[in-house]
Amino acid sequence: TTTAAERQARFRALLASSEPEYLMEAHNALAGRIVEETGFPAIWASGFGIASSLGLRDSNEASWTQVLDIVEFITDATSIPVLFDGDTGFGNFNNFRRLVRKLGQRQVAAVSVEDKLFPKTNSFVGECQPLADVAEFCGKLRAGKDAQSSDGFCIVARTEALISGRGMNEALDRAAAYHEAGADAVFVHSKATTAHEVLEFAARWDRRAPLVVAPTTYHGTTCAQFREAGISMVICANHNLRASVRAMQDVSARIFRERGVAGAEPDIASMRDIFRLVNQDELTHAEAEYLLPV
Ligand code: SPV
Ligand code: MG
Repeated sequence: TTTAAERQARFRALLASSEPEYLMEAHNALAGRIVEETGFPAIWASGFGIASSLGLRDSNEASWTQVLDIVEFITDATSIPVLFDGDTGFGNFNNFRRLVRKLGQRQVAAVSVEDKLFPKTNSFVGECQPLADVAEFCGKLRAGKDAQSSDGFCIVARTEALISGRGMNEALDRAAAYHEAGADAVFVHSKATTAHEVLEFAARWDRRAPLVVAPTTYHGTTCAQFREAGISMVICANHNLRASVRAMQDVSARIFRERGVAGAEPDIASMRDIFRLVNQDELTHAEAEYLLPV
């Protein structure tokens, strides 16, 4: 098992690394196991992914403790750092600092908090979403930093200025204010179909603090381009959710159409795969040790 401090230290090292580090989305513990087993250095616990997997909208329909329970399953099942998508912090500074404390208790290495209003709306829904007041959001960041119970915990300040059509200058001003307020990294989100916005932002940001991006819409951008721009972290925000939806649609349709499971068998994970992912062997060995024959 890995301690919270070790995960936090690893997350800090990822932010500091000159190589763009790719984080992969997990919306439940099984996905988290797959992300770790694949070799990713950290997990993005996506608000959109967790909400969607619960059949809910990315609009804070799930309560924050329901989401916290899911992330606890993820940290229980993994040993790499988890960056938790804290949306807008589930309220004001006071709600956010309570969230920060609870995340630390549940082995989460870092939280991302965005400058919109509660209840949030997903970045790809609608236009010109209202943003939080800069001073109010800076107070939230300061409260979060003051509330964290260990020095290693990271707070990533996410600006939605570009998403909300406020322009590059406002995005940079907001990022500078959030950095000044104590954020450990800045996450600049964009829904452009090329990386031009985030690359211009990165050039003007000039490595003042670690920079995080999520190329959901500008998917053509290469690792080399992100490296050259000085981007620290690249979040693949929803790819396991979308992959699993496609796979489930395909296998459901096939079995329904064929009135049989034989055709699907070669294309689905084996039972053995699932047993490995949940560490079935560990229980078998524990039973041999502790479950003595009567
Ligand atoms: C999420 O994965 O929940 C995110 C990233 O916040 S995005 O959906 O791209 O806004
Ligand atoms: Mg989100």
